[in-house]
Amino acid sequence: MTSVQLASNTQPLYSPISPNGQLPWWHHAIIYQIYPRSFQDTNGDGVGDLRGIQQRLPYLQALGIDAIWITPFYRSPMADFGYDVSDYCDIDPIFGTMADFDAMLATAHELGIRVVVDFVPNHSSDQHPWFIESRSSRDNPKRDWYIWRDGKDDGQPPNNWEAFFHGSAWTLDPTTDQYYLHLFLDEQPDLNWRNPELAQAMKQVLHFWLQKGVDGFRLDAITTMMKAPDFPDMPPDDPRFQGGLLLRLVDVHNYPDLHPILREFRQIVDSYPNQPILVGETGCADFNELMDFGGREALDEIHLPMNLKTPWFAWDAHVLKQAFTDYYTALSKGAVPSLVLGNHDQGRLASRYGVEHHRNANMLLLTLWGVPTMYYGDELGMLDGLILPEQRQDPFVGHDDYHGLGRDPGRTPMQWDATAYAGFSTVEPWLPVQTTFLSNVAEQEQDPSSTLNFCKRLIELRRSSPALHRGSIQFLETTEPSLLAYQREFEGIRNLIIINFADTSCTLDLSNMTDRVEFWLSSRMDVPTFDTVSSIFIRPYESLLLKLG
Ligand code: TEU
Ligand code: CA
Repeated sequence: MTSVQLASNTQPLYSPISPNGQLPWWHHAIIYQIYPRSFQDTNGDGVGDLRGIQQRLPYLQALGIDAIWITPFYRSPMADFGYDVSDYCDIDPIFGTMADFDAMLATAHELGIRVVVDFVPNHSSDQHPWFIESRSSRDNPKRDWYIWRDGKDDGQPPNNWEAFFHGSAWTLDPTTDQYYLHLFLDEQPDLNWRNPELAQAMKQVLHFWLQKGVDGFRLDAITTMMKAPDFPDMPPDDPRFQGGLLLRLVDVHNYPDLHPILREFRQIVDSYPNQPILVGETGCADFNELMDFGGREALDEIHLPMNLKTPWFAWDAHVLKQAFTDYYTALSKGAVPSLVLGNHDQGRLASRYGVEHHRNANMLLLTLWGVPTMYYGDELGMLDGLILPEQRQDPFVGHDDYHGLGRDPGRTPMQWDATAYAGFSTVEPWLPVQTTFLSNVAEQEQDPSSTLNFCKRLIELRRSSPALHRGSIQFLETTEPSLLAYQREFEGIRNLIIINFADTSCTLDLSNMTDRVEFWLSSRMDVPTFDTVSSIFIRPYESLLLKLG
């Protein structure tokens, strides 16, 4: 067996800026994403609700996360399962009442869990009273709250923009014989943020939730909020059409006057004493562009522009090392990285990377430098569910529909126990409980070597080791290409993480890095013994967390 050398020839990619100071809470937080329809049903209608979230908060406290981000629970006709909002300041009855929200928030805060809510500023529902007014006549006072244009002379849509969710981004409304713009579904008309009254009304929504005490917002589809005001056609032979959605929609993505609005959002949250944060759904062309959404050097826009590029990278040691090196290198000084591997749009780690890799994906997510966002169920290694055509709910048939099944497979109910419907509900849920590799919280809590206990231990170690939650990061050179190794360091305390991407084992020689190794955690959840620092044995698909020195 070959002995693999590990060496730190490179400089750390990041060194703590204020090594001794206390960091704002979100610099070292772990965010846990809840898709409320699928977390816990308490009233037996097969759909998760706010009381369900409240009931399961102790589970999340025991898991050790700092904040939850709940995707939309606002009043909605549910054309896009809540991302089509018809009242930004009310709770949809399917999720409960405002009293349920207040109670959930209060319990979360009692348990030391912060609550980040979704904010959907790009579009409302077509059932929002604003849109009903806007579409009623060309001279309605709210006409300009949405984006209306005449068709071309031949009756065709005003330009050739396509919606993210298929077809033209324009729909003709017969009442007034004009087209309205919708970058997503027909039922999701885009709001016109260049209308000051609309902008004011939407900013009031932020105040409404902040006054309730929420700890921040995840800004949905935020990069497309401002469109080129002349609505130019995109020439079909333009190279921008190639290479993915955002590039095709170059005239609606990261348009310059988005940034003054983001700065205003930032000032709004900064005016509340509980340090609420802005997390952005910030698709980007590259990591340099991603810095725009944080406000570049000024850091006065979104606190955490989400890095949504990494979920699309192959599970490969070299690819990921390069990707995170590029990301960390591109970061504005003082910016905090966002770590995302999956969410409600992209499906589950265990399915995308493979069951044998899912613990390592959690290892990566929770030990890299930055703020991890965990997606509910990934701490169990849940798989994408099998959705039969007649069970399909998601209206999305977009260009990046990676398995041709829409986004339902990654949205199936949380698996709590082995009872019918996995303890999620007492009736057939809105999406089926996935049946392959069925595993659940109750079972995994009993099993000392489960993925859940692995994640719990990992989070515990991360919280207690400043090297892991705020230390520098340095990717290491290895002589074995299927290993990813990096070191985190804070005030002389060093943690080493090694992830084996291959089905072969090898022996690591750390002698030129340290003369002493303390074992902290293996993805196998056993305790390997190492004779010397030059004989650290790593097994197929194993990841190790060690302390050096
Ligand atoms: O997603 C915006 C977005 O860019 C999606 O089109 C994404 O590319 C797609 O879901 C495929 O991965 C946000 C929300 O996350 C999504 O759930 C909503 O459907 C969408 O906005 C519209 O509000
Ligand atoms: Ca319910």
